[in-house]
Amino acid sequence: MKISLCMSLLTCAFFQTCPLWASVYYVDFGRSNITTPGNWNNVTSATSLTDIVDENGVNTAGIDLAFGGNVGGSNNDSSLTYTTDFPDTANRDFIYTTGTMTLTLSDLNPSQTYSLKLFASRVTGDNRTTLFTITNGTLNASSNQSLFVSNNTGTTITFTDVVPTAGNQISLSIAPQDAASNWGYISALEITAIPEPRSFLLFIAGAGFVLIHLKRKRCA
Ligand SMILES: [Ca+2]
Ligand SMILES: [Ca+2]
Repeated sequence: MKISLCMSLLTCAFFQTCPLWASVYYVDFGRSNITTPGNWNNVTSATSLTDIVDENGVNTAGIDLAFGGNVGGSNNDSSLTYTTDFPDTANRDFIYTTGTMTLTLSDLNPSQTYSLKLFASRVTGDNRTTLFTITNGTLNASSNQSLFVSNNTGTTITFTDVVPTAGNQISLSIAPQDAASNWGYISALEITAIPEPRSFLLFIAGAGFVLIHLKRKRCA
């Protein structure tokens, strides 16, 4: 058996049970008539999704997503030109709150850390600054960040290295920054699951061992 084929089989077998490289999930919040096609997860009238798919359409990680608290509804804009990495159908619609709504991700992998990249935008002349806070799960940096949502065309915020709780959850609250802003928004979310470094090193060590073994057999 050729070495390349052996390595391919090894890699395939390993990926079935232990994903090594980051998995990325995309979520579009907004209206049911402006959903994002492909491997996007669309949150419209429903307030929860089960087993969301990653960018390759795979849902075996089984991550669930649910809104709680003051979920105001969905709306959309059409007059801005956006510069994010997300499709227009994700950028221009949103779910809003006039109080505090909480987005909870469940069934996360406790051996991984998560990065959450958020975008929100609303066409308005008012102050609609939104405060995002990690309320469940831990991270080394500040647990909250503000986003100036009014007419936002490309500014995003990112929480990096968020560790799920013992119950395998991360929660994010979304609320108006203060009494002057009155409204809070979320338009799109990118979730990146990053395996612990030890898994990667174990894989490299295992692959190296197999390669050396096959080379020796080939030369024998
Ligand atoms: Ca949408
Ligand atoms: Ca959206």
